[in-house]
Amino acid sequence: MKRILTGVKPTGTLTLGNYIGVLKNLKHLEKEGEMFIFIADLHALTLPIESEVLSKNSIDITCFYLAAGLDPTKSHIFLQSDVHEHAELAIILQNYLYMGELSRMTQFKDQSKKLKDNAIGLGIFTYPVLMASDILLYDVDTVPVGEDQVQHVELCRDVANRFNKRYGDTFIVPKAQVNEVGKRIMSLSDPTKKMSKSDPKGDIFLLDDEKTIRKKIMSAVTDLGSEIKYDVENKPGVSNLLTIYAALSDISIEEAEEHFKGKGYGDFKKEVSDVVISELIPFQERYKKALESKEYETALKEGAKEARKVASKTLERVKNKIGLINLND
Ligand code: ATP
Ligand code: LTN
Repeated sequence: MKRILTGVKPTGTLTLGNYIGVLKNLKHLEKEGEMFIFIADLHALTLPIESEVLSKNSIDITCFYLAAGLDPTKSHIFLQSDVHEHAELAIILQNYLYMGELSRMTQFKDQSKKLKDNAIGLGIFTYPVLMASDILLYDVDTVPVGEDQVQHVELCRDVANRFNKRYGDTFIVPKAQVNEVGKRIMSLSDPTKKMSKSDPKGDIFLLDDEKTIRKKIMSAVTDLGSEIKYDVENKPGVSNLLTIYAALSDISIEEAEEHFKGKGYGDFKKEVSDVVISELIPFQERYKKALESKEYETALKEGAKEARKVASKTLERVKNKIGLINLND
């Protein structure tokens, strides 16, 4: 059976970008294969984060996964730090990736630009090594992600191929899977930038109430002119709102353009707000239920158990290939 894996960093409250880019599709993917869905808590340490906030965010994300419709008896939902094999494989794999390729990663370049050299943690540099380990441990076929993560998945493929070439077939070489509509939702206040939870201006958060969502969308930056047309270069604001509308209505961008033909920006924004609200309000109710019932606890415990079964076998396979001796079983 096909295997699918993805993860989210618990660095802040999730945004509509995370929802459209990844969360929304998880329940459909559940029908396509065995899912390993995790909370990338070790990755969250690459940004400054208070310990209580990290713990709270990790629980929140688990509840978001459940609210997105994942069935924890079918999909394995777990904390990255609960499966020590992730960290162990990263220590091994770091020897098969090079400084040059890690320095070219956009996420590293963007984050390190904001900091002085002696404030750039090593973790943000080696981030893709841990991410490759997250993926390769589970012999997965596809990795559903937003567009910004494709570069990391490509690097993971490179290291898997490199390792396989040297030691013989060891890893399955995975593919990134990106949703055509909504692979990069942009900020509402600056539609040339990605909507990102660590840069919250212009975000819609998944727990925003109805009034806030409406206010944010009604005041979203739009463009000169009055035509509602998809043109990322000249009309990035309108194109972003059209993408949000199309993704949440499960229609193509062309169908969304057709729907708004002849309408003004006011009506357009009102309809975009309506569709976001009717998606997020029931989602928030399911989130609250998962949180209050503590359903997340059983999900995480069971998920980690299943994840460890697979991860430990892969790690053993890797250790054998590279000559690490195991006399313990
Ligand atoms: P940060 O701002 O902290 O880097 P992030 O939201 O970019 O956070 P994650 O929370 O780890 O990063 O992302 C989870 C998933 O959501 C990833 O697959 C990522 O590609 C996707 N994603 C994040 N932002 C967007 C966006 N604006 N549009 C589409 N997909 C997104
Ligand atoms: N790097 C991702 C989160 C992440 C991930 C992964 C996604 C960590 N490990 C493995 C897919 C597969 C991010 O920043 N969004």
